[in-house]
Amino acid sequence: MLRFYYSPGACSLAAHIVLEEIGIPYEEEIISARPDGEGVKTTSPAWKAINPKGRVPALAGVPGRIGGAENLLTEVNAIMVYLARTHPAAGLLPTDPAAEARCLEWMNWLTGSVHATAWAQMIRPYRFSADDKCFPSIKAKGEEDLRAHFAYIDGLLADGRDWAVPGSYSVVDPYLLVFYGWGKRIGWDMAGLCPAWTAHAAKVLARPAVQRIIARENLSYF
Ligand SMILES: N[C@@H](CCC(=O)N[C@@H](CS)C(=O)NCC(=O)O)C(=O)O
Repeated sequence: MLRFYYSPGACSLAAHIVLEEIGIPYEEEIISARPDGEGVKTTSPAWKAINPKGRVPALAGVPGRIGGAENLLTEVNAIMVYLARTHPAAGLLPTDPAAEARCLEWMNWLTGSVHATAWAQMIRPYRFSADDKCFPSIKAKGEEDLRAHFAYIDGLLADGRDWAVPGSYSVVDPYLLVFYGWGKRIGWDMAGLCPAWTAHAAKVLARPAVQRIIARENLSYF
């Protein structure tokens, strides 16, 4: 059986939703990405022995190895693609090559530019400089870029499309919900700043699998 490692409200939320959407039984375990979170932390030696990257999400039960535990798959995009491809009946990744590439286009940008750069600069500036005198300017640049990225996302979703990749709900939609929720969590007026994204988030949140995971992760900011 697959075993899913996640931290409530982290980027792992997207893969958690995908796991729930495909409807297979799985085990799960919290590895907290927050220093004040419950239980084992992502920074702990115990977790780094399993996943040397010291991050979540991770999925155990996938053939192969990237250091640490055997059969552990890391990276939210890889996990979502694996789950979608191994459960095609759920229809979470288009089979049409252009539409699949559009999903990867969204996901790579969300991971690389939105999460690992702008968001991290704003929330975790110490990843970008060892000199804490630089933190205010790193945070300010992260916020400026994150606001621009959010406006760009809203503009795309405002063009009349039904889902992020037009035609069907895909792994990209719950991934977008992660960042929408983070905007709310830090107190941004998401409904005012991003009305089209707010409508999109409402559609994602209405899905029964999404509601179950939001409840299980106890995410009150949605
Ligand atoms: N590139 C990775 C990033 C994973 C990542 O940064 N996860 C965060 C939670 S959103 C984490 O585990 N942070 C814990 C830490 O920095 O100690 C992915 O997309 O899966």
